[in-house]
Amino acid sequence: MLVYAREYRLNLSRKVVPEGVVVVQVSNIGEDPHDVAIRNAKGKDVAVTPVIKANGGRAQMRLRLTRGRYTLWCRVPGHLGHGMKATFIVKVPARRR
Ligand SMILES: [Cu+2]
Repeated sequence: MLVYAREYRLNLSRKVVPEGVVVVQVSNIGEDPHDVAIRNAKGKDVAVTPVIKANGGRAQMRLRLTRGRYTLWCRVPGHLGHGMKATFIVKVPARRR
């Protein structure tokens, strides 16, 4: 999944991903530093990037996710309040049901 971070928005290449190992690549195309955390449905952050440099900085998270709803959000103070978050769903692929 690709994530583009800018002020104050996170745009995702996909809204649904299959259960298992998920690679989230974040590009900061904004003019301020940002970071991105993945929060599960219980409100726990299961991964976070370092602060990513403005104007093209990148970071990657690779982790195993189980089915459910997750929120990506920027932890830089104030940015969440400006709407810097996005949700995605992890689903079991149909053939495994
Ligand atoms: Cu931010």
